[in-house]
Amino acid sequence: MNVKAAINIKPEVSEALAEGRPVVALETAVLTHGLPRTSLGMTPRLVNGQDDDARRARQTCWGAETSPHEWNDGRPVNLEVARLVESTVRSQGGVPATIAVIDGILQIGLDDAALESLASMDHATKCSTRELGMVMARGGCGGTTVAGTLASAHAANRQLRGQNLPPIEVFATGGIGGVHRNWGRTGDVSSDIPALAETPMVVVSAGAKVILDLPATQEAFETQRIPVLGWLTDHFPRFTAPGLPEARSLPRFERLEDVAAACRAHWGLLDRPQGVLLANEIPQGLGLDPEKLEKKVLHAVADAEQRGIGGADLTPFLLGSLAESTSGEALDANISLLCSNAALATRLAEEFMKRT
Ligand code: PSU
Ligand code: MN
Repeated sequence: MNVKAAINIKPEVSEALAEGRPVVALETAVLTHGLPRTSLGMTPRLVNGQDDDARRARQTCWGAETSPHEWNDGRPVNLEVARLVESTVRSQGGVPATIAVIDGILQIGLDDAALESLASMDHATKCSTRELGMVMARGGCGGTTVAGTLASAHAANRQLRGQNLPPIEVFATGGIGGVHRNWGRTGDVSSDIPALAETPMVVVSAGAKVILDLPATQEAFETQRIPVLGWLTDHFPRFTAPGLPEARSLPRFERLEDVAAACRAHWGLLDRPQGVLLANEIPQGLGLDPEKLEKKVLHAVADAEQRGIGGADLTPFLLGSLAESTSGEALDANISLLCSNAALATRLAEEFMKRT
């Protein structure tokens, strides 16, 4: 095989940066490994829920009652979600920079055909930072995790700097990876944490995934000197469930300009290399009942252990198991928070563009 590894920044992305429009990096491990390839068989609550909570969430996400994407519940849910998240960024006036490796090329910004082919691909690698180079060199394809997306955006930013363009500074995901519940025995700590510790970008995330040991994950953020800012919340969000009042509290932020100022102080004045986690709780009323969810998580974790599932397969297994045991409710909540994070990330990227 004779492949030349390269990074390709979609013209729409570099043009937006040149014009001072907001750009939001998006990951694709959620598309290739985090969400089912079957149809959901229903429209997510955020998109067509009739209750007040769903309406309020739509207002927060899109400033409108309707979703910017016509949800097709017959199509694979991973593809529909990727499209919905991209169009959420667009509805806020932003440009999505969805990142993946396609035939050896690290693509910063995908077209719809690439999204579609990634969504149904059997041989896509889950690319964390360490897998990126080899998948590129082999001419392979991969969905990037939070760690892989940060490394990719960092490499793209180097290229952009060479063209005198501003960097991509904001990235939206669902829930970041962290310290797994049985980490004492397995040592499984997601590389999302050290990746965030070395990449100066803001990751907008609904805290960390509820499948993790969240108190230990919060400790790891502290050890790694990663600022964690609570957006309109004092409690570390638990992905598909709201934060627990008894958990360690977060500094609460209510204005995007204050978030931007905190990032500038951290990166600029203090010259710190770490990224910042902006913790955005799932929209009110769309989260799952914490107690019921906890029982299901414990069951899924025990099941994974019994089956000997670990390493990179663990997170996809646990997420799939929760989607099943909650009859799709966990999936529905996952979709809501992905959109909510994408919308907030776009508004933050716009705030960053106002730099003087
Ligand atoms: N958020 C989601 N679904 C996902 C993930 C995040 O809503 O599938 C992915 C992200 O790509 C994250 C990865 O980086 O799971 C973490 O995997 P691990 O625990 O193996 O590092
Ligand atoms: Mn792991």
